[in-house]
Amino acid sequence: MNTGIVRKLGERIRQGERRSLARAITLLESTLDPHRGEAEALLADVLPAAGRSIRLGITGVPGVGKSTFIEALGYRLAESGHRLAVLTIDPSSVISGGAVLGDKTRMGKLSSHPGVFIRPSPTGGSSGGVARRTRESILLCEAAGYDIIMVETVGVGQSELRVAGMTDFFILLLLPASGDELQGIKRGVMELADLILVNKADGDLDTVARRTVSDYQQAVGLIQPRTPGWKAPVLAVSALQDEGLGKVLETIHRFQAQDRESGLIEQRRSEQGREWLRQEVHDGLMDLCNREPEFVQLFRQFETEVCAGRLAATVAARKLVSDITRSKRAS
Ligand SMILES: Nc1nc2c(ncn2[C@@H]2O[C@H](COP(=O)(O)OP(=O)(O)OP(=O)(O)O)[C@@H](O)[C@H]2O)c(=O)[nH]1
Ligand SMILES: [Mg+2]
Repeated sequence: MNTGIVRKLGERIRQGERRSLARAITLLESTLDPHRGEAEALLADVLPAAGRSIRLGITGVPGVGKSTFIEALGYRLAESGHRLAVLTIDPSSVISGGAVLGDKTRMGKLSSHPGVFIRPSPTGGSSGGVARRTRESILLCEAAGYDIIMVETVGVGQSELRVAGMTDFFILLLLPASGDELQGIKRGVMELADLILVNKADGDLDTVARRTVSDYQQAVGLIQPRTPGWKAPVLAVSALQDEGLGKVLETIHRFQAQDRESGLIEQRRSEQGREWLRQEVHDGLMDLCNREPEFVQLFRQFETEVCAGRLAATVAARKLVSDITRSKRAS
């Protein structure tokens, strides 16, 4: 590993140099072993400068208007002097390798703003791997002086859980829908939300949107708030026409003010750190089972036994871990 280069890169990032930030994120995305070592050294180097931002997570079904919303809200923030970084986790891009490029052009106005850094998620790899790189990218962006981080993800499964696990404030976008049907949004996702927005409250959809707001206000009243003392507000917005966004900012400020009294964000981050560590240990072990021939073999044997019902998964897992540690200790 070239420690000189890593140190220089860290220095340039702390000076807010975008090209170096982009290069560093590419380094994080590399799956080559030597790069991983450099990436870890770089993270250690910039970590003391990270953390000073508000991290916003944004989710919703495809087409709900996440990118449009980020562009509109982001532009306001950038114009008022904030430095904004936008990262995306797109699970569909993991499969199809698509969708990402279109997104960056869709955020055209925002991406040309000098105070804004936009980075789509890389294609390929597992969604867990993409999420890990996003977490690390957040730290790099903070070290580079970005004080607002937005993470966009399509709400179609696990990815929103992961994003809620790496952000301070989680925004769920919904479509106006008539009737009291809750759009197949899983209750679990609603429970994660700190703010619920019914987007596209404009033109013909305006009336429906207002009704959807009141439906969701009722629904929110029935769930246990994620944060004691914080009931997720439900608001109507139009990202396209830039309406209702002042209220969104007010809500975020109110959350921050409440946090200053209760230390909520710090508490949330420390819990997230713990969870991230657990996840990494899990991923690290699974990685060994997938990559090192000796353990691949062992894993398969246990798998066969478990699948055939001859061995309980808990017993197999414990044996596997103890075999791995014994073999590592001996080597
Ligand atoms: N009428 C109306 N259309 C909107 C609004 N916001 C977004 N749209 C439109 O909805 C479509 C999808 O918007 P995007 O911002 O790309 O949605 P997204 O959620 O980022 O979509 P994915 O990234 O594909 O998941 C676009 O044609 C937008 O112009 C809005 O407030 N009102
Ligand atoms: Mg989008």
